Amino acid sequence: MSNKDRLVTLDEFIIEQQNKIEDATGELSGLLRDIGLAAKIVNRDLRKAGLVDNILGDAEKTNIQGEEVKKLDEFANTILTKTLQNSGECAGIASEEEDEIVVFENRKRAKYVVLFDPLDGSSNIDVNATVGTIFSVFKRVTKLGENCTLEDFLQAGEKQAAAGYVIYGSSTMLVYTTGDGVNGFTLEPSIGEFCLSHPNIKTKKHALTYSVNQANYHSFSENIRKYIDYCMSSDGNKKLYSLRYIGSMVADFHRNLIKGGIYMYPATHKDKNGKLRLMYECNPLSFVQEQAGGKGTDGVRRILEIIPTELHQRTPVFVGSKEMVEHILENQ
Ligand code: AHM
Ligand code: MG
Repeated sequence: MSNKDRLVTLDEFIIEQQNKIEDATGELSGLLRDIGLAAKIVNRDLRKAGLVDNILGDAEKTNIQGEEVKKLDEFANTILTKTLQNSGECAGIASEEEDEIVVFENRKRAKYVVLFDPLDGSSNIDVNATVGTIFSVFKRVTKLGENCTLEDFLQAGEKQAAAGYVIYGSSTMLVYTTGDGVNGFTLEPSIGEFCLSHPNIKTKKHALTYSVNQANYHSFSENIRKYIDYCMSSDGNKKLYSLRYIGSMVADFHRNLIKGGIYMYPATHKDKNGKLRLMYECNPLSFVQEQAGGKGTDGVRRILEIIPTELHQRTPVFVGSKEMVEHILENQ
């Protein structure tokens, strides 16, 4: 029976995957199901933005990175934190919106920690454009039975047990990997379930779309400017590439994952490490992209091999179709 004949829900799919692994305990499966649940709650309230009071607008404070916090950032952060604390499989979380890790004292025996950007691209909320939630799961390295510590979170991206994102677009989708390919699930609103819609996603090796905030051109290194010049060059009257950039990483990344392309946020003269966060944005999306056949680099190193030293560390990032990322690497 094909997927078109019968809907496969996210929960069913997770259990099927778990059954393929002999010594699986079901803990990671439980955690992924709970992330799916949190995504449905965030989605429900996000869809009402503009209709109910107290959802749109600024929370009138800034986060540890000095960025304006939106009310929906805070709301999504609370939903994810509470759902994961109730999950039983999560020993603690780190969030783009929290200064420090949050340790779940009642979950000392839980094996996993989760890092997330609760609402990425949140400056797009007030104009009703696509936003997303990004998550990254690590197995703890500290002793079970004790509180988790920063050491559990500061692991290289290649150690991720799972990673993915939720995109709140014209439909809501959850896309994730546990290191065995990438699968996408679309929320079926009438039954309130994520259903398998994009099995085994593979990215094109090469494509003709690049995504970058080109207004920073003057501030990029010479090599990056040359790459952008190349993307903007033409074959006679015919352009080679198209630029697509909404300023919501999940939206730009997702389009490039499905259609092929490259997303980049390079270093600028002012921000030597670029803008985006290694642990909440670049690691999880690089893991997804690699599992789909693409690549993720900071221009020199594979993103997933960077050993983090700080929770909120930033990194330049180039992630997308393999040959496009290689083009950047060959010209550094
Ligand atoms: P956020 O996590 O505070 O929303 O910031 C991350 C966002 C990405 O989603 C997006 O690609 C990028 O910042 C846009 O930055 P810029 O406006 O500098 O192009
Ligand atoms: Mg973000």
